Amino acid sequence: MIWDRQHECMQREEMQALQFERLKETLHRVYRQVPFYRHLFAEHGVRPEDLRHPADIAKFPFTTKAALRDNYPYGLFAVPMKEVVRLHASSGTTGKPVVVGYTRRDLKTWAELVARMVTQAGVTDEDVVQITFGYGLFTGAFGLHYGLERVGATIVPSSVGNTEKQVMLMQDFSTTALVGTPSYILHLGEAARSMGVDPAGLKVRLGLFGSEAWSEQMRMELERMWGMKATDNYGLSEVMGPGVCGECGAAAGMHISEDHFLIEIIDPETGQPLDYGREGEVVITTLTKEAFPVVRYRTRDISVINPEPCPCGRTTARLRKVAGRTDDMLIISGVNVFPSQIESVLMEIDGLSPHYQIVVDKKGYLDHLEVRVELTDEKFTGQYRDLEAMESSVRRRLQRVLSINPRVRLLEPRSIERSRGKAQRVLDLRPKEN
Ligand code: DLL
Repeated sequence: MIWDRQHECMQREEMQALQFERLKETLHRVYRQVPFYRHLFAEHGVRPEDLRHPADIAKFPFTTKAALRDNYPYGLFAVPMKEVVRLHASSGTTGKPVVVGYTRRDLKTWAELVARMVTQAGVTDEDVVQITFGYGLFTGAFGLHYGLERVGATIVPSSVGNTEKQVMLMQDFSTTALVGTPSYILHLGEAARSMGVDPAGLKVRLGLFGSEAWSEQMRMELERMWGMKATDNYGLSEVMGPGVCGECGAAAGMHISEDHFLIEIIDPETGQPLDYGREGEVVITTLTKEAFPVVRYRTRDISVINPEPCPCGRTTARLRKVAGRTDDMLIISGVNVFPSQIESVLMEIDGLSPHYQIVVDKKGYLDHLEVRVELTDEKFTGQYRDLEAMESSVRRRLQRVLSINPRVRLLEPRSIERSRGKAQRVLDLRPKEN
């Protein structure tokens, strides 16, 4: 089913014209209402009237996370506080978070876009959907909640944690769909098994996962474990939360709600826009947000846009699965390494579990990369000789892909701490350079 056929199946020219109109309005509005943008535009010598053609967006400056933080908490709001009916905040781990606000209309739009997104993933009003994101300042739980409610699904707001109870609820309530981070759902499956419950034997048929990067191999692992179809969706608090884009049944890229977001891909080094099909940093401009509009926000996420129509009938462009962030890229003795590359290699190896950690350290002048990964129960014999042979085989496979020689440590099953929200897989112990 298609939730909003008018917008999801619009002719591309018509969509581009709608985006252009909304973009003009947005630029005028932020210029009028938000002093930060007025000054930023002035510093770059541009005014909203300079947008005469869609490509003119490249003349406008980027907004960065630092600018959002500097204006903590309400500096970038474009409406008076009495019109703001909800606040959320980004999940920053250090310093002040980024605070985002929503008007009543923003909340309505958000629910509508999440309804589109969950419908394209395959949710209907017959589903019982368990939301395992933490309810709170994080946008994940409330964002999914109101969109699912709009579709008419039965929501189980179990929130995060209390893993055994989650499994019990799934059994007793006949949960058919799960919402959460892929890493937490993996943990839930493992917990179910340790309680003697086979996750694949439950009623769960669909997963709606996002909020962290996860590989295709992880998708296969989750699908095998739960006997479900696992779908990806992407969003970020700064531009709304979940619902910016999500996969349809074809699982070949995430459909972007282009009538509400203008997504550009830029070269992260030069800032120049890149053509469709080229990989780079995702930059987002909101086209309809009232309380917290953003112009050319640099997400640091890396992806590619595919504008081709999809077999599902939707015409909206698709964002490829987000492989990682420009700031997760590790530079190990001059070589660029993405955690997602390591995950892909590990998950192709029989006998390794999907639980791993990447530790980077400096010894003298040299960077050291250590990959710690748990063995599966079947593979864990406790025999030193078996471990040694397996470690060197994992190391060789990583070396072929990464072009550096990492240390590999195989661990006992269940020895790495499980995440409840977004997984923290990289531990960079190198002294920070100033
Ligand atoms: O994670 C919003 C969200 C909630 C999206 C639930 C999907 C589902 P933040 O906490 O602000 O918001 O984190 C946003 O998380 O810039 C990406 O780096 C990462 N991220 C989000 N979804 C995906 C995804 C929410 N599907 C940051 N794949 C983003 C890869 C993702 N990374």
